[in-house]
Amino acid sequence: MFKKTMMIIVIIAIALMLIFGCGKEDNPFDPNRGGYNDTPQENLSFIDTTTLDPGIDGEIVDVDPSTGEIIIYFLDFMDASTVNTSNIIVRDTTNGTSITGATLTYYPEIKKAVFRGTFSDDAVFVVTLKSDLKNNAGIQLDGNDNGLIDGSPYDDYRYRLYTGTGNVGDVDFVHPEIDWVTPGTTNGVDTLPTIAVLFTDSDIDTTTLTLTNFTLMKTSSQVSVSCTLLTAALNHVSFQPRSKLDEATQYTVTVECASVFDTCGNVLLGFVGENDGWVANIPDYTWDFITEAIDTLLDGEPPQVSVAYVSGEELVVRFDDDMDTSTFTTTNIKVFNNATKQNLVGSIINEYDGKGFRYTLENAVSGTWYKLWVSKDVKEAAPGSWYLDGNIPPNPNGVGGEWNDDYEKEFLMP
Ligand SMILES: [Ca+2]
Ligand SMILES: [Ca+2]
Ligand SMILES: [Ca+2]
Ligand SMILES: [Ca+2]
Repeated sequence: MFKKTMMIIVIIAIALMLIFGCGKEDNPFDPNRGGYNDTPQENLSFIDTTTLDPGIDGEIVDVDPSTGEIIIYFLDFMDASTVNTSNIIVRDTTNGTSITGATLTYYPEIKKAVFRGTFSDDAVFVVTLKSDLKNNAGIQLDGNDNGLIDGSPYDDYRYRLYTGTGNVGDVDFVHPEIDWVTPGTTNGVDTLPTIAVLFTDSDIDTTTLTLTNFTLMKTSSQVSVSCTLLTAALNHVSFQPRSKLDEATQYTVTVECASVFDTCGNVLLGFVGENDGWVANIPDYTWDFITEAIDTLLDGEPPQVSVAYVSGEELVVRFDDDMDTSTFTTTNIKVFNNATKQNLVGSIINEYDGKGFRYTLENAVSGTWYKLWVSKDVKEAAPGSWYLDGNIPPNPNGVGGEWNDDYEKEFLMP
């Protein structure tokens, strides 16, 4: 008995580890990725931005005809060995260079760092204080001021400065995102489509809009399709296959976001609204489309549930195409009590025309709400043989078998 209990505890522990372990790794926007300790720390922030001199977006003034100064007062006594030009980086964004004759001096008694150098005229500079700066307790910079040790790049702190007529507005820390794509996730796409990706801001570094970073492949074989670049503009890119795609076939477009930047060096984050701040490991953004079936014997449309309703003691579920009825299994089709989440036991009876099934409701209680669930793994018959295009928004969208392509419907037992 004891042995059995121990076994169950071990199994649960492993399951929890898997669930949470994978959850963390799978989430690219987790600011604590990369093995950093995410334990909250007291008084972790030790940049007081009000004591920067010049301040944020301020002007660097020469202290002699050719030398300017950037002064940072830390709140904590610092580990002097970390206050160096590897961890305090000043970049001339107008000329794309580092500062000539740069020196950095730390005055430990007064927690003051002075960066001196010859700053070019009429330029904008970005100062980056790296998270590797440590106080003398060995605690690193909390650049994003969230009380957690997140590491670089989250805890790097950046600000802008200028000389003369340099305009700090020319440099931004705003990441571009994907605003819109065409053709989207859909079917019936022309076999020679123009594929375009539109960005949220008009400041993309067009040299990063290449056919290495934007690719097309046949989904089933993962074989890439040769394309021609049509436009590489500040706010969009477009490209086209060199020859016609196969009919009624699914293709995947991939944007290698980590290799696409704006002109200020901010990386592309993926689709707008689906991202979170400055992230170290940017996942690719992908979507699928299905080409049109010019040959009418082909089928480029994944099946959808057309109706689901109670008729007497049966739940009638019908699809808009001939189905592979071998996928009508108790694994793929379930009915739950909506409140208790208990499985409602019933039988699945296939319709004679192959376009649906009936779920028997002899165990359903009158006046109770139930939920029908049909898995995305339900499939239509050949020639299409596509998986289900469900109804959880943004579905149905013309492409089946996506992670969110299950079908769900609540119904009240009369
Ligand atoms: Ca932090
Ligand atoms: Ca930008
Ligand atoms: Ca079909
Ligand atoms: Ca879908």
